[in-house]
Amino acid sequence: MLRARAALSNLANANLLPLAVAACLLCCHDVPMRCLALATLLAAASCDGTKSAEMSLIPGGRYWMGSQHGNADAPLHEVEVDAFWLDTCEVTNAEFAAFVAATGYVTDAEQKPSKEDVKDLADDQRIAGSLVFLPPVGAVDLREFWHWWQFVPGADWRHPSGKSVASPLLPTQPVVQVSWRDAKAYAKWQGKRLPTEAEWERAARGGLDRKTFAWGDQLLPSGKWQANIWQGTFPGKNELEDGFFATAPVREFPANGYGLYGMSGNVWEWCEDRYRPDGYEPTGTLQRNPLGPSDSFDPDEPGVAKRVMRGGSYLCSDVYCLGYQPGTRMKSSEDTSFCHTGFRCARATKARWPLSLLFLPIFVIVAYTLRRARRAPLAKRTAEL
Ligand SMILES: [Ca+2]
Ligand SMILES: [Ca+2]
Repeated sequence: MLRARAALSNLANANLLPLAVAACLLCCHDVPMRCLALATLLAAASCDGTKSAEMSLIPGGRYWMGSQHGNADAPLHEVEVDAFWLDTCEVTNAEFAAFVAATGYVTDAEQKPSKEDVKDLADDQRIAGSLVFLPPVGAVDLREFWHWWQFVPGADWRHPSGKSVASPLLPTQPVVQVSWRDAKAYAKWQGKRLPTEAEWERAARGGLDRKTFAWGDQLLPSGKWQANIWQGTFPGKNELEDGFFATAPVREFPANGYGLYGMSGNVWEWCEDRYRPDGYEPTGTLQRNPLGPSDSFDPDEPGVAKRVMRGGSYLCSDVYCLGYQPGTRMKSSEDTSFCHTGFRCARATKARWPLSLLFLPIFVIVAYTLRRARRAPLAKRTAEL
């Protein structure tokens, strides 16, 4: 029953349900029924379903959120979320390029920082660019991230490592160098939204309860890497055991239990929620569809509003960053972008039945009336005989 419901919902989400209805009606010999099929096809074509990426239906329910690894990830606590749709993959370069082509949108990294965003900065230092990972030479203190993060003028989503690095922008790789605000703008254009943190983790766990990884408790089941992360000594030496130094195509590694790709590693993903390290403080009651704290506070950078990021990236390793585990968190300011951060979008389950379905009752009434009108003279002649 659940499988049938999911299949029906998938058809509706992909705007295929009216097409399926139309196909059935076309098989009828009756002329009014064929008219109904044609009307259904026209109505389906008028719906805006062509620009949506593939989405997966995430079932609602309770699960244990967070982990016990760090202060901001703890305590492990039970929450409940309703069913929702989530993009099956991270948003790709090709999808983001379509958004930019359609809207002319300019990302935060492509603009000089405004005085509202960054107050204490000289005018000649207001330069468009973004943060890029550059491996240091030799050993460094892992607490000093500035050894491997550099602001690179000209770095943006088209040039993730800067304009001096001539690497091709592959359409199936996740878009990076997008801020939380950029992600919000894309989601709005798609008629979607960013997932809440609770939704994101529900989806990332893929139905597995309190497991260390999205695929279970073993890092390397059957000796195979399940996600694009870092192998070797971070940040100086990447052994490339999973085959990728930076981003991988969004479907490169196995999907989780809900059919989602890239929920562990590859690129961090923005969530809607504001960040506070004490955001998981016990409330004494079960939290249903939690939206996160009403304000943001980061003791490492007081005064800077931050949003939650989830899922880790190709820079995570088990000796430095556990972000690729589903219960761990990261944060950054709303206007900041990185070469290892992207996003995916969500949508409520009730929001998107195809518009054409609203017209179906009218078509049915018209078809029934036409059919009765055709049969009336025949019935009269039969009676006369
Ligand atoms: Ca890798
Ligand atoms: Ca990811």
